[in-house]
Amino acid sequence: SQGAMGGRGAFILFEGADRCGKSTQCKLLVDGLNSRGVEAELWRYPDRTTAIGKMIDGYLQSQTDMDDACVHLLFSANRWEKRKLMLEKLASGVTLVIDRYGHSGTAFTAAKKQPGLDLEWCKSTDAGLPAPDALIYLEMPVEETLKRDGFGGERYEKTEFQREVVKNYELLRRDAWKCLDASRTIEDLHADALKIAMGAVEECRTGKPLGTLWE
Ligand code: 2DT
Ligand code: MG
Repeated sequence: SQGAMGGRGAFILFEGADRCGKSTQCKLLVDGLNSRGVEAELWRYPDRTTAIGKMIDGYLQSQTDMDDACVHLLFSANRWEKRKLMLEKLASGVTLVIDRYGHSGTAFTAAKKQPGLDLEWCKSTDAGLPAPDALIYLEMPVEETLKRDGFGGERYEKTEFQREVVKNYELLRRDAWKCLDASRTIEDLHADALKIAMGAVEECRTGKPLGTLWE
């Protein structure tokens, strides 16, 4: 890896509603970065491989039920449990391309509209986690995502729920987000994502400090 001499890696985050194309763009971006000599890894949240991630997976597949606050805390804990490794990777010069993060955490839990589980409470459990250096938001009306391949059978894959999720993303949205129209072609989106990522990689390499949520 590039190590201290080459500066740290960048944290590039993709967010957006289900079926907006995040996973495709994440994979293409990692390949694009690696082929340009930027060491990059693909991560995703939830990370279903850990003990906490397995509990989340069972919940998403409706094999188990859980209190809404409890599962929110598990999603958040699933990020906290990987914080040390994230920091180590970034410090060693590896760029992380991450599919979903705390922004999904808040947008999805708050979409349940449960008393007490408002945006501020949802955000609070992630406060202090590493913040993305670039957040690429793939913007797509729910009507458009419905025209894409059918939903899987997971718990949150329902039209009305997704509508609430998109509303919450809009409430979380900041000027610094790089919002891309997800209805464009895969190639066009990739070209923009690569430009954004290369910019962030260069900034981080030359000393941009890592921030924390929720800046
Ligand atoms: P995937 O389809 O991307 O595997 O996500 N979710 C995700 C939450 O509710 N809270 C979170 O903190 C995160 C990261 C989004 C599975 C579902 O889990 C939701 C969709
Ligand atoms: Mg999914």
